[in-house]
Amino acid sequence: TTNVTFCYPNFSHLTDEDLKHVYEPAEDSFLLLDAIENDYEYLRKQEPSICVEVGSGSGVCITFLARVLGESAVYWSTDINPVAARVTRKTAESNNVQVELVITDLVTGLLPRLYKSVDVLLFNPPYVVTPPEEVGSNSIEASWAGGTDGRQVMNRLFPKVKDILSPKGVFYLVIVKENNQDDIEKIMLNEGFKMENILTRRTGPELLSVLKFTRL
Ligand code: MEQ
Repeated sequence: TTNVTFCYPNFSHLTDEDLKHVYEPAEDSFLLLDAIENDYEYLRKQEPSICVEVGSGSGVCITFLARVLGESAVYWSTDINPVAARVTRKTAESNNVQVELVITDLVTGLLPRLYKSVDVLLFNPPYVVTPPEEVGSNSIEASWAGGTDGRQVMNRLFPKVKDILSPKGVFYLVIVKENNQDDIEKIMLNEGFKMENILTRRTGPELLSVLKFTRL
């Protein structure tokens, strides 16, 4: 394997006002960037043409993917929070990549247009275990409040993955231990996907992992 390294995107343009509304890139964001970097050879060989990040927040993940894979693919991101969409656009621009923003819940606004056509799907979901009633906002709580088992939001995406991913598509998901990797594996197996835990890191109280899903 070749050792290629990429810089984290610049996000110094995020203002204090932005950070009242949008999740600041943190250890979980950087874990996903590191997983993408580790998987660079695989991703390049896939020759992806459409890449999507769900819930892009600050935009560092989709911007990083666009930096890594370059202009042979197009990049879309969604967020239910309009401020996040604006900040993602700024992050893309300040790192000289092009990302198309859609303000929508999960992948709703991309279907049916992108039906079975997304080659790389990223999701760093709100994974924190919270009371269920904290889920469902469209402001900053939406970036972390995961409700029961921290899974309420990602659970809604799981049944849509087979509709949005292309036959060769790959889906990367950030989770924390409390989300229960084994349950997720069972759910996704049922949806027709195999799962691999490709990166785990303890950061403070959180035991974070990146899961990778491909079709069976
Ligand atoms: N570690 C963060 C939550 C992260 C999250 O759900 N990110 C997408 C926190 O507790 O603020």
